Amino acid sequence: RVHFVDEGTETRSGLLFKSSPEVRFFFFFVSQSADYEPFLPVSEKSNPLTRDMDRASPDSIVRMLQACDTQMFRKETGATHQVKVANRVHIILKDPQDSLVVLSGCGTSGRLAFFITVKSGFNRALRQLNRSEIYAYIIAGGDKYGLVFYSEAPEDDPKLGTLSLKQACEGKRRVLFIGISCGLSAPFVAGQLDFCLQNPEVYTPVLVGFNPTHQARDEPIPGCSFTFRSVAERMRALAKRRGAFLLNPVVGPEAVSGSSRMKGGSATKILLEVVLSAAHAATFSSSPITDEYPARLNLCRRVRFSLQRGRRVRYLGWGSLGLLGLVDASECKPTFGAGERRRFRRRNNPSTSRPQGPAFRVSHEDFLDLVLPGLTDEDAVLLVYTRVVKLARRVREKTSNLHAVYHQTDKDTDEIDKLCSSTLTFTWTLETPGMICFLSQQWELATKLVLNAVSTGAHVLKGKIYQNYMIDLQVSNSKLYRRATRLLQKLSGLPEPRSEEALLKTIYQMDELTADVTSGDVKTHIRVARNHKKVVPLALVCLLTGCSIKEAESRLEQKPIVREAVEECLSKPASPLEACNPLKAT
Ligand code: S6P
Repeated sequence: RVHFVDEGTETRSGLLFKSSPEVRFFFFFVSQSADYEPFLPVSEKSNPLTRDMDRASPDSIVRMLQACDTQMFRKETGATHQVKVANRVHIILKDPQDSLVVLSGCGTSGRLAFFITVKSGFNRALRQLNRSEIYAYIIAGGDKYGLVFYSEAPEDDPKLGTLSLKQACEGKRRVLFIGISCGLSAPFVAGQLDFCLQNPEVYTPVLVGFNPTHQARDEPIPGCSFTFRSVAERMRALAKRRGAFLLNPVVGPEAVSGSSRMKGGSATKILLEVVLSAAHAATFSSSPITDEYPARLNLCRRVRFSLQRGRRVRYLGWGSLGLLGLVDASECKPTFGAGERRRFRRRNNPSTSRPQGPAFRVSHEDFLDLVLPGLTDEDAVLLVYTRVVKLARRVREKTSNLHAVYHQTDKDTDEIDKLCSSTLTFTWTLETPGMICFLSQQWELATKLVLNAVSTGAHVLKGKIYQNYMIDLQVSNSKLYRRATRLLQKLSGLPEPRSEEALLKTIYQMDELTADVTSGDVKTHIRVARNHKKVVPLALVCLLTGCSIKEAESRLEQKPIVREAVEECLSKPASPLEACNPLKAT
C-alpha cells in the first residue's frame, strides 16, 4: 500500500498499487508559520532552528541540520498529487510509444533531474525489462555548465527553457513534463511550464517545488507576459481537471537561508523517486520500499580544519555515490564561494570520450596523477563508498585526514575502518529479497544528507555564515540579486532602495552611481557582478559604516572571516563616520 497525506487525510491508493506488496512512503508536510518574515516565501525564510548556527559547535551544527531535515518528515498536513502523477507515469509505462517523461530544473534541481533520470536507475530498470526508456532530463545550461561548472545565469532564461524542452520532445505525441523549482521561482522552468500549458494536446505539466502557490515568485520576467506565480496559478486551476499537477509540499525553511540544495534537493529526490517507484511498482509488480532514515556524520571539524588552512577537501566516490560527491562539491562554489571543484570518480570505461579541461579530470586515475603527489596531512579526503582498500592505502600514506561514509548490508568490517580516522557506517537490513532494488536510493539519500551536512557545517565553522544567512553569496542571477538586496536591507535596517544602491556601488566599484548604472537592468548588473568577489559583504560594510569601497575592502582584508567583519561593523562602526550609520543613530 502507498500512504500519502492529502489535506490532512491519509489516502490509500489501493486501486493503483493493488498488485504491489507493502510500500511505506515518506510523508510531506506543511509547516508554515505566518508569524515571522511574512513577506518571504518559506523557501527563502531563515529557519528558527538554525538562527545561531554561526556560533554553534560542530556537534550542535550537525544536530541543527538534522532537526531541519527532520521537518521534511514531520507528520502534519499536506497537499499533494503524488498518486495522480504516479498514475500518469504508470499509463506511459504501459504504453510508451512516442511518449516521454521529462524532468527539468536549474542548479541543484537540474542536477537532481539528471541524477534521478540517469543514476536512480529508472531507465536502466526499463532496459533490463526490454522496455523502451521513457525518461529524459534537462538541466539549465546543459550538462557541461549545469552539472560540473558553476553557472546560475541560464536560470533566468525562459526562452532557453522552452527551446530545450522542444528539442528534448521532438516527435513525441505525449509528454509528462516535470518542472522542478524548489522556490517556485526559476524563469527557465516557468517558460517550460507556460509552453506546456499552451500545448495541452501533447504536454501535461507537473510542477515540483516547496512553497505554496501564492508564494511563487511574482517578479516580471523580461520579455514574457507571465510570472512564475501566474503560471503556477493557471496550473492550480487546471489541476481540478487533471490538466496539470502541483507537487508542492512545504518542508520548512532551509538551514542556511535559501540554500535549496539541502532540503529542497533531498525532498525533490525523495518525492520523485517515490512517485516513479510507485509507478514502476504498479506496472511491473515490483518490490517494497522502507523508510529508514540515516544517522549523521560529525566530520565538519576536520573538514573545516582543511578549509581554514586554504587546503582542499577531496571526495572520492564510485557510481551514483561518487556523482553525489560531484554534485555537493559543485554546489559549494555558488553557495560558499569555495575554490576549485574537482571530485574523483572511478571511470568505468576509460576509453569513453569526455569533455576536455581540468575541471573534467575527475577519474581515480586523475586523482592518482594530479592530486595524490601533493596531498598533505592538512587536506581532507572523504571516501563516499567502500571496498576501495587499495586506493585508501595510497591516500593514507599521504594524509591521516581520511574519512569514509560506508554502507554495508552485513556486519563485516573492512580494512577501510583501520585506514580511516573516522568512519560513518550505515548498516542496512535486507528484509526481503526485493529490497535491494531500492537500497541504492536510500544509500544515495543518506550520502547526500551527510555530504550536505559536512560541506555546510565546515563552511559555517569557517565563518562563511552570519546567523544562518549566507552573506558572501554570488550575485549571479536575478533571484540572487534580489536575495542580496533583501539581506542588506535586513542586516543594515535601511530601506530597500538604499540597500540596492549600496549593492550597485560595490558591483560597479564606484562610490557615486552614474545615470548609466541606475538605468541599467538587473541582467547587466549580474553580468558585471560575476567579475567581483565579496560584493555583498563589501556593500554591507559600506552601509553600516558609511565608509568608501576602498576602506571597506581594507576592513575585509584585515578580517577575512566575513562573519567577524560584519559583527565588528554591527557592534562598533568606524568612529568618524558614525553619524552615517542609521543603526547607531537610532
Ligand atoms: C541552491 C542552489 C541553486 C538552486 C537553483 C535553482 O542551493 O545553489 O543552484 O538549485 O537556483 O533553484 P530552484 O528554486 O529553481 O530549484
